[in-house]
Amino acid sequence: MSLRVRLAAAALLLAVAALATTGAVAKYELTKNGTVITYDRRSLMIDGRREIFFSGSIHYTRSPPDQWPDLIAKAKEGGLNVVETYVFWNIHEPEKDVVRIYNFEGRYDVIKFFKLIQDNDMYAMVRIGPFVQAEWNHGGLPYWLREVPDIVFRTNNEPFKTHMEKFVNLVVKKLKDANLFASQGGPIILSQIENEYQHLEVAFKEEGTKYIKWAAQMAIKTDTGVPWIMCKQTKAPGEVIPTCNGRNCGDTWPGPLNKTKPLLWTENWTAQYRVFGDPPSQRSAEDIAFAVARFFSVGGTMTNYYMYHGGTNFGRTGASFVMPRYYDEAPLDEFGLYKEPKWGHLRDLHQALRLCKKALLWGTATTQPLVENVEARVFEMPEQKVCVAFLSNHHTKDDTTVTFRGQQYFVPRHSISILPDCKTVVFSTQHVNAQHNQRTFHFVDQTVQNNVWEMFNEEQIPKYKQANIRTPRPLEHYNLSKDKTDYVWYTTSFRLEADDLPFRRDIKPVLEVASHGHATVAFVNDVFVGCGHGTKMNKAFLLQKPMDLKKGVNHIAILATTLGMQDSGAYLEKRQAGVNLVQIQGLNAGTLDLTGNGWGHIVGLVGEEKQIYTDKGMGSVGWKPAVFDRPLTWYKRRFDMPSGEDPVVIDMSPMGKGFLFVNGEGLGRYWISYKHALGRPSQHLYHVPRSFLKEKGNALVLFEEEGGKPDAIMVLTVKRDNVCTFMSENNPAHIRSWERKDSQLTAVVAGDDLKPSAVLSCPPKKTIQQVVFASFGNPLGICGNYTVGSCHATRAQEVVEKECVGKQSCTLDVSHEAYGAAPKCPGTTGTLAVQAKCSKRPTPNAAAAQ
Ligand SMILES: *[C@@H]1O[C@H](CO)[C@@H](O)[C@H](O)[C@H]1NC(C)=O
Ligand SMILES: *[C@@H]1O[C@H](CO)[C@@H](O)[C@H](O)[C@H]1NC(C)=O
Ligand SMILES: *[C@@H]1O[C@H](CO)[C@@H](O)[C@H](O)[C@H]1NC(C)=O
Ligand SMILES: *[C@@H]1O[C@H](CO)[C@@H](O)[C@H](O)[C@H]1NC(C)=O
Ligand SMILES: CC(=O)N[C@H]1CO[C@H](CO)[C@@H](O)[C@@H]1O
Repeated sequence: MSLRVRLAAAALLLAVAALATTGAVAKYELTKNGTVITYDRRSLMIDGRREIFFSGSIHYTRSPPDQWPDLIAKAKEGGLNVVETYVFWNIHEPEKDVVRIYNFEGRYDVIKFFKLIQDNDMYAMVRIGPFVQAEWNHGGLPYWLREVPDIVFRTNNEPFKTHMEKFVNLVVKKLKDANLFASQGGPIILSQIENEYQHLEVAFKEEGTKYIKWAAQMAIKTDTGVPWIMCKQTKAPGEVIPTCNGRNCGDTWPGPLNKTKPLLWTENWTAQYRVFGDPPSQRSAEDIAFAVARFFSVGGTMTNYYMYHGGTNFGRTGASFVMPRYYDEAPLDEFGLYKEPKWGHLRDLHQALRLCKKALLWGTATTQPLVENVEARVFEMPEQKVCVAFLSNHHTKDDTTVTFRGQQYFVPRHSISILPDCKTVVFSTQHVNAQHNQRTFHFVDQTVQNNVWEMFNEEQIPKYKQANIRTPRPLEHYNLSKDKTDYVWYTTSFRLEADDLPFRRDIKPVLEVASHGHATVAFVNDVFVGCGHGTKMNKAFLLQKPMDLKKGVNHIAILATTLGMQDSGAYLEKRQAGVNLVQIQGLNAGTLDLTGNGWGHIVGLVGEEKQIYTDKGMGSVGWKPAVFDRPLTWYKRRFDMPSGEDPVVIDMSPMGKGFLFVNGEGLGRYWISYKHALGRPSQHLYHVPRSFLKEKGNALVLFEEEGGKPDAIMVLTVKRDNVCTFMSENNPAHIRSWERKDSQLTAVVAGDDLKPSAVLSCPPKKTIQQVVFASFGNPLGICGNYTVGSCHATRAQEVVEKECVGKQSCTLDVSHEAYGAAPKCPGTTGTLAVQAKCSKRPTPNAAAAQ
């Protein structure tokens, strides 16, 4: 670095310090030709310039690289200026060897991911952890760490700290080598060390406090030139910025105790991640918008949507019980399609907040109570005629009308209205002007051809004497599997005399298998007797099944399966799985405890060892015509790629529990037999990225543990081609978009007047082919299923067709004049509801006529 640059940077920092409203400014030295990132209570600053940040989490590991450009571009289009990702230690350093093997290829190419963010002129946040939780296997810690002598994870423990520091340095070096930190001219403006440590600090007491201080110092020592953050860690040491994770950080979090640090929100859950056994998770666009508007109205200057796009936990990458589909309810769904109105409503919110930027970053904030539970938060710069107001109604049931600066405003329940000039409502969190859409799944002819299945049986059920690892008592599962497989066989054999068996034929002895988790399938004398499982909350469980025993030698074989390693809490290195205690009830002699009977163990399945899910390994076993409804069976068939570009999914509804592969790529664990409270499986559709597929003859291979009918498995495509609008004539914030010119607010509308308007817009490369429904009056229902109400303008269909058919996007007036409706339908205000169908076909009239 030249002296000139150093001087320039110092001058810049002085200027920044003069601007700051409260407290000191933390300095990050300018290195190379990059930008300086600083902060104070108010905000982060980029080269001394304050900024507000809308960030979204997109994890590179959860989508194939060919999808990354589209996801990042859609995030930018949604009004984000930051993309955030964790770094996942266990996939980058899967083995600890003499020579370490690192993997930064393909889906794990984090460098390429950050470069794409930079190509889109966006900032990035890197959350290194390296413990990340993230519903990721073992919270991102490699399995081999468990085997490091005397290790205790995430506390003041030398072996852990040594390995953690090595990995953090490795990641920082890789990022620096690629010039990815802002200080080097790259996109990364923030880095995170550790993750939600606070509750562990409580558990580990002083050792926890020592560790987190060490972690902060170790991180700062890496000299990235950008600030470090710690999420959910109130007492972040020194210059590290503590950040909030939660649903409502604007109301539940007072901000950093150190008043020189800004209010940043690193995880604002857009729904809730799901584990097997969970019903669908929802968080409405309105509720998220409320929470974000609230956070900015109390002085927050950065929010991060967790997740903006969830994606898929491919293969065995999910944490215990976490299903492959991840945050499908995010603004971009599992497949990267716009989930409307969430995506559009948040885009509109970001636009509204950007109009307030100046006041939010430099204005003086005051709070003015209006009526009970309703207040105005005002940011003002009187000398510059800048004034911004947030009218927030915290009532959850009551809408209200308030008077603010001499004008009346309707403020719906649980809402915030944003007034970037203290006069005009440009956005209400409760009024969605963005379009809606509906996701549909479709048969594709070429995938149902050749629905011919073959099978391979997992050989014989193993017996004790065939097992190579024999011990008096059953061994712990992870110690055996080393997390290379979900499956371990536990076998034992024992002799019974005739008078041990129950005299009455109708009374059967009962097998009892206690397991630390997560699921078991039991066989007695080669006969399937049943399966059982724990849950995310209670992993340990007891399997109790009646069985037939015989005089002489009996054989028990239990296939114990895990569903990933746990990703949260203290002492993760001590978590156990697998068979624990085994006994038999109901023999004449009473209970027979087999726990110390001598156990044989076999790790993994024959099909896994031979990799029969790959084209290469497939030929190493004999496949036979499939017989259905059998446990422990591998099934396979071929299918051709569906034409077009819509995402592809596999509907696994007819199966039980197992694992799914396409062309050797693991699509994840499936578990259809485990129903949630509403009687449905948590996930039955499995994403197959098109980049996993070739035109013809793709190999679909699955391992089924319990039994099912694979010929009813379907290959489908996914569309969000039904686009809708549902907007009332008196939505307070009905203008499509706004611009601020000097201190004047200007509405940007399609026409030249300020009539309310609704926009319908098709996915890329598609146009509106058909208006399926149109009503102006008091229509009912949701996108995909609207019905006319008692009041309906007859011209609606015709007007909408004329305006929209054949177009990629159209703008519709939301006013009774436009549709020839009676000005006042009895007891209602006019609402426009439209459902249109988008499609790729270029002949709109033919499609509309069908
Ligand atoms: C910094 O900028 C100078 C002049 O623009 C250029 O010669 C130099 O290569 C740059 N250094 C880096 C590290 O980019
Ligand atoms: C408060 O934050 C400033 C700026 O980051 C830092 O320099 C200072 O050490 C912090 N104070 C304490 C008590 O941690
Ligand atoms: C797992 O194996 C390690 C030795 O590698 C041993 O110290 C530990 O006790 C084992 N854990 C269990 C639960 O058996
Ligand atoms: C459509 O909505 C009506 C009521 O508006 C409801 O009775 C019906 O079940 C819905 N149909 C579907 C398929 O959701
Ligand atoms: C991981 C986590 O803390 N999740 C929380 C998110 O918010 C909901 C509702 O506020 C909590 O129930 C979860 O525990």
